Amino acid sequence: MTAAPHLDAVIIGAGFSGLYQLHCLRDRLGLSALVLEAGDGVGGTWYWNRYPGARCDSESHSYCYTFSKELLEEWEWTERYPEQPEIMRYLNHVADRFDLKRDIRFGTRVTAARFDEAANRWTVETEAGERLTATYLITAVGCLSSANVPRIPGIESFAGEWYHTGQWPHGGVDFTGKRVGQIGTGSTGIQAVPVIARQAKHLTVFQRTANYSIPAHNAPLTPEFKRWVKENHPEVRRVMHSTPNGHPFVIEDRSAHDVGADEREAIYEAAWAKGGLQFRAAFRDLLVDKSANDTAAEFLKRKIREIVKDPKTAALLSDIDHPFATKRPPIDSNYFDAYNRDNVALVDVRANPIERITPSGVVLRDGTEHALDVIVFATGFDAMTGPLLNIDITGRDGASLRGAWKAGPRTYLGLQMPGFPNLFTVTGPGSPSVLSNMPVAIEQHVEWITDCIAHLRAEGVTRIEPTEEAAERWVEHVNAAANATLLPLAGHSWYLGANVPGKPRVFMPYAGGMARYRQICNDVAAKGYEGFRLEG
Ligand code: N01
Repeated sequence: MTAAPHLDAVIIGAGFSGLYQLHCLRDRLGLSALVLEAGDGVGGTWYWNRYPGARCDSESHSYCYTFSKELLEEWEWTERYPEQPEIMRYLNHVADRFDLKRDIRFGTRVTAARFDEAANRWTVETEAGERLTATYLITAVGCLSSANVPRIPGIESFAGEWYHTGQWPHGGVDFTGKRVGQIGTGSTGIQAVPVIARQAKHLTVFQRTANYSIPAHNAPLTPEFKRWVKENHPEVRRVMHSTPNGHPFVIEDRSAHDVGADEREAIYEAAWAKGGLQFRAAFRDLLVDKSANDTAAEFLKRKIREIVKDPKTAALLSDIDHPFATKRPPIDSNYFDAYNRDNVALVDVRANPIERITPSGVVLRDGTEHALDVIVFATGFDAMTGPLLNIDITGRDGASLRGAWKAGPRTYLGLQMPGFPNLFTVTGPGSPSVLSNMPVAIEQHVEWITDCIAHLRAEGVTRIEPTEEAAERWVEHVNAAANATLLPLAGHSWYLGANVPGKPRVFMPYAGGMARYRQICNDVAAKGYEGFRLEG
């Protein structure tokens, strides 16, 4: 038997994280590194999420790498929020510009990884049965890449077509003349509704939880703005690095209670007119003080009732049961307006849940049947832990990650787990990841991991792994950071794993803010990788 090919590093995933990690390890440290990617191209989440209306909620000038001045200066975004095809063009440009594709193996799904203690290396296994070994294993698998298709009885009997938004066909779906049912009204569903409504004969939206949404006010970027960004990218980066969420705007240093009702209303109106995730930044206490949050929530519910003409539909859409932004706040392009169309209907599946799917459509608990030709599942993901646990990872002493995380994820800084030496997770649970502008979180992680590996090699360290105590303290800190906010009040959010039946209820991302987190990681490294055990 021939020995498995050995590399310094195997990276799983060719999205934003995997591409930059490859560039850093191969081109900066001179290591042999290979990316294994299940898809047939780069892009990660953007490779799979090709659903109608797919567009990033971060503004384009902030949704990109900042590590290369040349890249920043040569790339030009066209719209305020980049659409999925434009992000794919960008990531392909990056991959080509840095000659990354020659070290990416596409169409290669990793199924298992096992740490070999004697050889001090990881053996990685692919779906095709191939084996590779590597000194370092880096998962760049994304937080939202494991599709959650609810197990609704009868789904296999459906005579029409059904699709999950996160596994969308590359050729697109033609809804012309079709009766479409969409399940789910999260960020994805809210983007898809207006676009599907324009094409389908009829669209029925099945809503379980009503959601806030802020208008995106997407538009082409003006030449002046493009020039401003090129001239000011160091300042844009500085702001992104200084804020809790990694976006290019600062949170106003005022409480919602510092101003009178009229002034507050004017501030919200201005934020609504501006649009986007920045609405959250109108006051500093929206995510920590329930009564402050109520003022934003009431404003946004009123907006829904003003836009949607049918009072019953408006009441259902504005009957929101959680504080504003405690679930990831969607932004939209004419979502609520879509309900004023004759071919769009809203169905409340909180009061009257979906009971089964038949060959001809969806049946609710009270027996009502909705006849459909196509079902769109905008039902989200087994977030953060799902993509990692889909791989059968075995660490030291034969311990599996699935076993270690039975009661929820346990990491140190979201970067490593005790018992799994030399395994690094990019934007893993316990890191700010999904609570921040992702490229900012990704660059910080990739650079920290790269510096760490450089340190290990310089010092002749063969193994790094966090101590149990460090992971324990970090999990406590992640919980405390979440509990200091209103975020846990949305009891059904995917941040808590509540959207997947049987998943442990643990608040997964780190809510202490990206800027603070960056400082913690820097301090850990400066103190000789405090909390990690370095051997060899
Ligand atoms: O998923 P979600 P998503 N019966 O889990 C409903 C990112 N993102 O794909 O709330 C009926 O938020 C579920 O109902 P409920 C962003 O971080 C980014 O929309 O569980 N309904 C909910 O309405 C976002 O947060 C961009 O009661 C069912 C919906 O399906 C994350 O992706 C764009 C159901 C799922 O909402 C996930 O968003 C889009 C069932 N059995 C998304 N099961 C960017 O711009 C689930 N639902 C970067």
